[in-house]
Amino acid sequence: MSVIPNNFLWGGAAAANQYEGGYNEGGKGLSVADCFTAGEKNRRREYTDGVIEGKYYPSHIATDFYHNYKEDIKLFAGMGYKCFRTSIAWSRIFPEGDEAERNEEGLQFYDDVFDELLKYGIEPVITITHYEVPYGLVKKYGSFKSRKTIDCFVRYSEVIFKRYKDKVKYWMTFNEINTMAHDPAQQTGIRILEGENRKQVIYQAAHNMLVASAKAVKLGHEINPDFKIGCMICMPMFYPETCKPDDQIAAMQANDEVYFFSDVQCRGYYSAKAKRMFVKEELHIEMAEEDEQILREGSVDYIGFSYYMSGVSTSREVETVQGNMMKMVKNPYLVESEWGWGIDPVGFRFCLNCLYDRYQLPLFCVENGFGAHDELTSDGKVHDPYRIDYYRQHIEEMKKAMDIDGVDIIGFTAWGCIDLISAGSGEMKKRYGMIHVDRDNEGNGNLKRTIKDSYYWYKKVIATNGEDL
Ligand code: BGP
Repeated sequence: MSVIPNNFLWGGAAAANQYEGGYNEGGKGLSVADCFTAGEKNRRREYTDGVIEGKYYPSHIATDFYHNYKEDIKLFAGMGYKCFRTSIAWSRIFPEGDEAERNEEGLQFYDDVFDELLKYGIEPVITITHYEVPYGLVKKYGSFKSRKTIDCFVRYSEVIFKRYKDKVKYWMTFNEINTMAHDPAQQTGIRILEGENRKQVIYQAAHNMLVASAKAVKLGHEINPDFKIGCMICMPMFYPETCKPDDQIAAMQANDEVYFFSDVQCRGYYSAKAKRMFVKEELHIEMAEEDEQILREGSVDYIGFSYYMSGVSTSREVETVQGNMMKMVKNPYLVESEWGWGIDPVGFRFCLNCLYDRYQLPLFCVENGFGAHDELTSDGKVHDPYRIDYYRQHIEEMKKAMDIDGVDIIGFTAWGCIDLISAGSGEMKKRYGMIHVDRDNEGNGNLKRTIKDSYYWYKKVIATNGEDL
């Protein structure tokens, strides 16, 4: 008998700002992601108030799911998906983030998308916001610097919970909420202004987000007690560089930055260490009287997380490299992707164990995948054996975590199941999909979809419930 239960949620994952496009159609307002240009070397260096003539904004058309959702969902169904994770673009529902009226056309778009998914028996798994705060809220309130944005988030959540309560059961509040500690601009459009204390700004906004998340969880459960509402954490577990005790402390501290967020969302309160950090760093986090209770009442039902790579920490003064959202030391034992991300399937098992041991909540791996330069060959195909290898090894380790370690995992969604633009770099050439999309870094291409070899492989994995890898 398979160690994977029959109701396991196999599927794929994407985010509105990375694949949807239609950035100003159907009444949609600008989101933070819509204001990032592809800068030099296509890094998203600039952050502007909208559109500058001659600049390319990758998220504006992305891979145009907006106009192709029927074709794309049919392709997902062809792989046998049980679920599809995506986000709702907040500014499609509230274009400026705080207006009195919701945008009916935006709501209808997601009704259509969810109906199309459900037609094939695919369960939508929804991230309430995935790096997509409406730009209007950034301009007015500085995003989550202000508690006003908490109210806007809760109101938006209420609208979508009520509207889709019979279509969506699985939700997550903020994508990779812990990336706030590393890149608040990408996470929620927060800019640190001159004279501001970076940490003070980050942790105040983080508190506001944690309160917003907890309020949404509580409200969601009131609207539909069957809802399963999770957090979403970016998970590279950090190893110590050596068995030198100081390296162990360095790794512990790197992991504590992750746990800072998941502790609050899973346990409902700040850890002693987190509170001590506020004191030691002289951070003055404004909390309302009712916040403690809100956090307690709004803990999550499951832990959604992304895993691409592990990290390494050291007590030495050394140069770090950029991993997924976080900086780390290179791991000499790992082979790296073309983007320098260490491939570590065993680290995936380790990470599953760490999360489950700490919280004993069901885990949902909502992002795992391999970014590579794929080539559309003259036979009209994309041969991506490296991607198949990556997934095979990670799923094997996931099965060990379930079978040997007893970890409760409810689903696995392959990131960027269809090619989309990279969150970290704004590039199109860093492809993750099992479906190729004809579009390049400058936005050229006819958007034609082509099935990759990994598509057929994953179809077989789902059909055999993870037996035939
Ligand atoms: C995660 C994000 C995704 C995604 C992925 C891959 O951090 O949640 O949005 O993009 O990383 O990262 P990248 O696109 O930078 O390769």
